[in-house]
Amino acid sequence: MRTTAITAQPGSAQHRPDSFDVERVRRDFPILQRTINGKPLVYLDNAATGQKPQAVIDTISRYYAAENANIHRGVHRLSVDATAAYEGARAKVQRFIGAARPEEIIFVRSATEAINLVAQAYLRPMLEPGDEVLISTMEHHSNIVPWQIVCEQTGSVLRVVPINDAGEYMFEEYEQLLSSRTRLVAVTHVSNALGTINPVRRIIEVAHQRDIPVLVDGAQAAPHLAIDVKELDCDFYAISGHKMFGPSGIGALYGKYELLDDMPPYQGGGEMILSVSFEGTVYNHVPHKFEAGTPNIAGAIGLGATVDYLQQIGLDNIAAYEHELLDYATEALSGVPDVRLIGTAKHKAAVLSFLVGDIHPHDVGTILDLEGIAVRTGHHCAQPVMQRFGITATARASLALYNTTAEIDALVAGVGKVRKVFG
Ligand code: C6P
Repeated sequence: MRTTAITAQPGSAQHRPDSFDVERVRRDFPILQRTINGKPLVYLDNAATGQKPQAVIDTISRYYAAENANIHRGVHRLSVDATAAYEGARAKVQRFIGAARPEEIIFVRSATEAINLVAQAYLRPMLEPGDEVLISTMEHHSNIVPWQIVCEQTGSVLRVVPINDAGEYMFEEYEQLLSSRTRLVAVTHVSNALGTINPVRRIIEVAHQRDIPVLVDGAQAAPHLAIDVKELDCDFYAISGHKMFGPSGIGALYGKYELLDDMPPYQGGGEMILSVSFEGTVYNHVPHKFEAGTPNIAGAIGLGATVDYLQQIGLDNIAAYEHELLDYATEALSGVPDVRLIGTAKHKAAVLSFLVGDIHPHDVGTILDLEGIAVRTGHHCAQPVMQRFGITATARASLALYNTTAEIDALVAGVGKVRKVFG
């Protein structure tokens, strides 16, 4: 799809990519018609979860109304069709992130489960006491705690790449922290608390020069940026369906085929086996080896529908539009007295974490909610980020393809009200 270079100008919509029509996009999301506290809903909590387009809602409802069956288990028509739809969704996710083959896509519950799977099935068997896992200060708890657990289990050590005052990954420190004991680098593509877009291509390149594999947490990237895992050359990539405007309870782990093929299973149960006897079990092939039990069939098919939806609009168009929104919002919010933005990286996604004087972020969120504006407040499951900035919480507006400059104006007016109430 074609995109147009954009120069953001607060108050004007004329620099949008000419193939992107936000009003049309908004009509695809029924929840955006709602009012909250008598005001039109202004949904700015997209990093927590995205809203769902009608196409995804219809796909899930059609599946349950007319196509529901268990998969890989039946010779009857419904089961065969459900299996084809489930495997078709795997192929859609494969194409969406540029994987070489569908077997490289494991359906999981979420990005969290994807990371835990890698920690336990890939890393744990190879870790020895004194080995190191390298993450960064800006990771979400889901990209910290699974590594802490595996380090505790094996006597390994968690090392942390610091971030600078803008909330950027400190690359030189990263290079210095890589050692002969580093067994894996894990890094978020986009920070949920700061919006920073990390230079993952370079991070991977440097790790690979030392034969160190890299896991990228793509939970906050997949709804906003075009992803190409082959081009990135990452070893693992984790995504969550619900953040991509798809269903909750479904996500995907991408892994290079050779790595997945070598890994032991994560969980045992039905479908992950070729044969079972009390003498021993022969495991199924990748990807089924990692999908024990009846999976979230409707969720996977719904994820396929959301991938279709995003591709139809075009990730480059979405990224360009959201960048325009980010510029507009940054300028507008920075102009409000007492507002301090946390996370001012040069390369940023449309996430604005902010403080209003010394007003508690929960109070900011509560007043905004009275205005119909949904933001998240708290530590955003990224407490080390808060510690780095010497704070405990922020208010966070996280934008998506259906947000508008008018909604940002509403946010700015809402923050003005917060200041009046607490001023
Ligand atoms: N961040 C937020 O409000 P799950 O819960 O597994 O779908 O996603 C976990 C996760 C992993 N990595 C990053 C960078 C994330 O932002 C998240 C989820 C939400 O910021 C909920 S805590």
